[in-house]
Amino acid sequence: MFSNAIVRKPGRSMVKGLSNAELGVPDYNKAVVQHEFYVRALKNCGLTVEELEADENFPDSTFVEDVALLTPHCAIITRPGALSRRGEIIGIKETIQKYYTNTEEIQPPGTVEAGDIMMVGSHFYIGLSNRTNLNGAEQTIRILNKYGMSGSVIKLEKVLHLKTGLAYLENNNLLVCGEFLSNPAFEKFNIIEVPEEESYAANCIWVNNKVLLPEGFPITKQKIIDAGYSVVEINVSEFRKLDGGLSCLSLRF
Ligand code: CIR
Repeated sequence: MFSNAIVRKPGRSMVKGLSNAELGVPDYNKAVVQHEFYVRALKNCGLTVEELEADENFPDSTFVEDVALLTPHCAIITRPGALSRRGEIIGIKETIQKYYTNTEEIQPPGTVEAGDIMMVGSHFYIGLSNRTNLNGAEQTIRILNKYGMSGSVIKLEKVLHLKTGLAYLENNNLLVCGEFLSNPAFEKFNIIEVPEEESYAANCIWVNNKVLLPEGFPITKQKIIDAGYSVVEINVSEFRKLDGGLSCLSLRF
């Protein structure tokens, strides 16, 4: 169960955020409203949410998930592969140190964005992507081992981050889309398949037995309900325009 979350409000500079989505420029005012709704949903799941102010220097800084990995035993400040995002870690470090005494940092030449890391109990799957390199993944695994946890790597083919196509819903249930469906690393899970036309729905989050899901994906929604979860739908259309989803918008711990 999670008790806390950290989020960062979107800034007006989000219109200059990184994107391959080809869905147009996000509308800042809509994004603010969507973000507020998202925060309310986290609170309704029982979380205490720390809301950091927008940081206009970093257009993608609302996607806080990428700059830290928060585990039950330590926090790891990452080193984003995207150069325009590297400075985001300065703004998150102080906040995380309020909650964690065990804080580690990824060192050069390693790069890690924690959207590439999926926690399954005490094991962490780490995607090797354009943003997370092998050196960064190996550093992460060494740190996890130091605190009695483990990690393994998954090579990404197409998607931005590992959790763009995967979401662990606890109880051995794994939501899977696209390139990960045929990956033997995930055979041991109860696979809930996300159809290709609903691929954006694969980025959802389990929060204390509820699943927060992007709005507008009825097939995936029904499958998650059939698996026994209550689903909260959230409209994050403006963040989708920047390739971001529900998991990217918070650090949950
Ligand atoms: C980026 O390209 O870095 C942002 N526009 C989106 C980051 C999304 N984060 C995530 O999937 N964990």
